Amino acid sequence: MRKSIFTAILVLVVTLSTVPVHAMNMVENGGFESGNLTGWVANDIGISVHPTMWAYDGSYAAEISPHENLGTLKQLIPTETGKAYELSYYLRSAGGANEFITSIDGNKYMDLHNFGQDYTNYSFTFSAISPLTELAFASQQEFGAFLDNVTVTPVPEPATLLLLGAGLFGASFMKRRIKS
Ligand SMILES: [Ca+2]
Repeated sequence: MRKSIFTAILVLVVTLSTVPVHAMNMVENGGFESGNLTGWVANDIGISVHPTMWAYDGSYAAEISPHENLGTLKQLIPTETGKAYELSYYLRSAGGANEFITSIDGNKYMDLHNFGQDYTNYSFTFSAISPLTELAFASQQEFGAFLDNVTVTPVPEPATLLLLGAGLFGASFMKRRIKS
């Protein structure tokens, strides 16, 4: 009987801690695996999606190659006002001079210049101010850059962490009782 309760708690804890991670990405087509710009609005013909050996993950990445002016790639993300979210993405250059600006709701979070050819993960935490948050990348490249795995995920609230912690404590407590 105790063992079955322990198993039930363990299953619950494992479910809570593993399942929602991928399901909660609010970005549509953030890994560009649709093979096109579905979900995104691009204002420059230098921004495209195609199969590339330079994808960070999967077969596709967005190639960001506006040469003349800053080209933008945008998406409206469904968010809950007042809630905290984390934006994360992977970016690499194809070489040469470059600039890559990250903005959330019109606020500039990072203005990156002359980044390198190794994929680097960038992440930012923000608080949503409306039910739709505008994520915008603006870029100008001498040769080009690749963007992949764009995610916006809710930052777990203390209550959720507390629940998870209580579950883990409960599971270890039950385990100890079973052993004794
Ligand atoms: Ca991808």
